[in-house]
Amino acid sequence: GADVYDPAAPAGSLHRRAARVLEDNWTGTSTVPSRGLYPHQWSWDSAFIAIGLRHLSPLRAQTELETLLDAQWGDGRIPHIVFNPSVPLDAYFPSPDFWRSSTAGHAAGAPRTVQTSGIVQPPVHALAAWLVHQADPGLSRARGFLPRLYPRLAAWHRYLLHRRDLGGGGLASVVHPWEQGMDNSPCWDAPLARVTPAPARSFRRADLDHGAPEDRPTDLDYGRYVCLATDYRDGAYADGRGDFAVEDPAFNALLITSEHALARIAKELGATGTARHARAERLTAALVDRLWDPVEGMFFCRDVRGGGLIPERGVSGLIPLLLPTLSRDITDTLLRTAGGPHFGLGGAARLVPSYDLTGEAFDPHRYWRGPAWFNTAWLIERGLRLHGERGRADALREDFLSTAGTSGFAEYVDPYTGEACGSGDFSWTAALTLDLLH
Ligand code: 9YW
Repeated sequence: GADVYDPAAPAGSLHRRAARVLEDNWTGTSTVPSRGLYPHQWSWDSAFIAIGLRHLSPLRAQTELETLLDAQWGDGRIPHIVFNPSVPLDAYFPSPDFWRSSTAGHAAGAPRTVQTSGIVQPPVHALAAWLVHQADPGLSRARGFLPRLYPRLAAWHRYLLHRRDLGGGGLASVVHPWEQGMDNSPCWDAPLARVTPAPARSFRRADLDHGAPEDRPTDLDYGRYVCLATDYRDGAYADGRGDFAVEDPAFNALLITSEHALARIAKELGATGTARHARAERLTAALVDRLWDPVEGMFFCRDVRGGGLIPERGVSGLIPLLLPTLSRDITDTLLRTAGGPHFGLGGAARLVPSYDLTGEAFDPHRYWRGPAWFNTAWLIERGLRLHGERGRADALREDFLSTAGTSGFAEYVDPYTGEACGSGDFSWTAALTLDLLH
């Protein structure tokens, strides 16, 4: 209550409003992404939420990550959704009776006590754990926060680096568009076209009860998502068999960033961390080797099943800006691409659009096919700062904060007008606002 959320900020201020969103979306052990559309716990949402929550309550931020990790599977995977048992089954699709984690996920070590999905989301967690620790090292040490989390985070990375190296080049593959977190990005169109969609009448989309249909993925997209998830489930969530496998630049850049964070955590716990930094370095080399396109000046997704790079410019291909040891040449090229006609950073666009402004599939309102999202803007702001681009970082930060405020902490916005889309009072938008205010 009020004792936790009593920021020394004037009523009505952005800080106060953002804190209110997180307070309202807190369930007691974790935070829902939004009250209507997303009533459970989502994996990468929780990582971003913890990064903001640490400024209000380091204890809640630690709890957020602990709750998520309590649902980790025996094989190391962190599920993309942890279901809240008190929410009705039909409030979100696919629901626990679709995923059947405790039975279908038995061989992969799904927990017995909680219901989860069987796919994953981007590994932002070790980065979040490290940032949460830094917000209050005394509390963190007193609660044994890092010693408890470290082995779990290490198992998570091990899962991704071994079971998910489906391309054999050292990078992790995603096996479903939901895993990468940018559900209907045009980057998935080609690999998804090979998937036979489940008939639209065989499932009921709860998302359309809350979101405008023209802002959401289509029924055809959903049919394919359902088919891929069903096949994965029916194969007991074993890896390496499915029709869809993609190496994504953002997913892997986050894994690398988190590997660097894990090295710092290891150091805090008395180890050297050297081996982890070295591994992050090797992964960075693999990322450049497998996903960098010097002619187009950005990173692309690699279609592991179909072969080759997917020539669609998604914001995912700019996120490797986060990496500390990227060559200056690649960093400069990425900055030029971000500021050019495709993304309009600092020019035509608000924040950073999720997809190429000049692309054939561009749509300013449809989810990940053009709208600007706050989590990707936060990641790019961080990358800009890391590479000494202070002016551009400051400008993006200003844009972020004003757009977050005027849009009512929207889930995403029209990249030209800043108009709010999707749900309002969205948790990661509020959390990352708090982080940028600090
Ligand atoms: C859905 C919760 C999730 C995010 C994803 C986003 C969306 C679920 O919402 O996916 O039903 O479409 O694409 O990144 O984690 O906020």
